[in-house]
Amino acid sequence: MVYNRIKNVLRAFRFAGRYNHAEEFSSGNVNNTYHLYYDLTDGSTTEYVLQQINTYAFKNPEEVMCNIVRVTEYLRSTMEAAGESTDNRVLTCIPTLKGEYMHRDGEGNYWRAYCYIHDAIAYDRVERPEHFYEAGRAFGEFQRILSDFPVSELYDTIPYFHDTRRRFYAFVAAIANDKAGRAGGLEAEIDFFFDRRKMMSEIVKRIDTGEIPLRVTHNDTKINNIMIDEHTGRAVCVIDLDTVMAGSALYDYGDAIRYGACTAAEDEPDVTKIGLDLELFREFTAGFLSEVGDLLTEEELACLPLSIKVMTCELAMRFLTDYLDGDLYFKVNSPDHNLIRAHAQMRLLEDIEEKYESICRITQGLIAARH
Ligand code: GN1
Ligand code: MG
Repeated sequence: MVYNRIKNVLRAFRFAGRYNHAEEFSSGNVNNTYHLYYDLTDGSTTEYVLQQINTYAFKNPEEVMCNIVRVTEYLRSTMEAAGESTDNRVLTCIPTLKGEYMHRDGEGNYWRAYCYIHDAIAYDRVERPEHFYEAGRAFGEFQRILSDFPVSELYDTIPYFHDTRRRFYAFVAAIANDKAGRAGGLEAEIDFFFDRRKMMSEIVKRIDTGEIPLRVTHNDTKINNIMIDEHTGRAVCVIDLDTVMAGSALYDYGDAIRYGACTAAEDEPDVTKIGLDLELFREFTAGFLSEVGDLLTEEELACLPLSIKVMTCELAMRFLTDYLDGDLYFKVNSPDHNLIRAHAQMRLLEDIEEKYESICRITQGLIAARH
């Protein structure tokens, strides 16, 4: 039962009212997340989100919370200074009774809580194209507001998170170690990544040479990390800030297209259903450029199409690496889940490669039209 898993933790936080019930969110692949309902004395309900931080992924949860507190305070004060309401638009952390933003339970697990973003939905799949435009606008706005934040002051919560060169070495090590005894029979998959080794290193290479700047980026820009207002269809709040740290604008752009513009789910087993929806890709790109079109450098703008390939290749390889390691990182619902995810992302990448000329042409048109 959900309650048994969280009952000792609830007491640690300054929640208002009386606990009513809790539900588990199923969509995250890394942390465990619960939706809490509390009754207030006036008869109304208030809701919270409680999360157990996955310490296999995040080795230093204190640093994660430090980044989140700083970034949310910065977003809030910038919006207030611009005369905008911040209600429901920025994550609000709930302190513990000790006045901290993290609780460590008796078993050494780390927990944190937020106010629930009300009247809004985190879609796992794009249901209406205009929502994806909104997602692009919101992730772009997030980067634009944080463009004045001192990026070097953020902790690297997962060092080298999108460093595709290191990810490639980790993949090669996983094949060599073959911890789960699964490498046999994966020759075609392994060749797939060796064939794309140069392509996937093109962004980190440009970061190393200084051609592409480091910015404060979100680094996990799935559509379900944006809350969409259920009445207006506007994006209200960017969530899942665990990986906010120094990164490239291209990571956020490419990963959002990879996930949201795909014609099927990230773990669709029937690869014939998988492809890149050019209409959705255009929507997100237009929304993103409406906020950062003037902020991004010429080099960043030129690399937008490349980033879609790089991020799709990275995720395909991460899923296959985790499959080879025996499913240590991502949550799985079957022994083949990570392999299914890897195959889906590989098929998506092939389709992106086939449509690459159209992707470049549409992007150039949107860049030219941004003024
Ligand atoms: C994880 O936690 P979630 O589901 O938002 C992962 C992302 C992957 C994504 C793939 C910290 O995101 O990098 O793109 O799964 N987050 C982390 O679904 O590794
Ligand atoms: Mg998430």
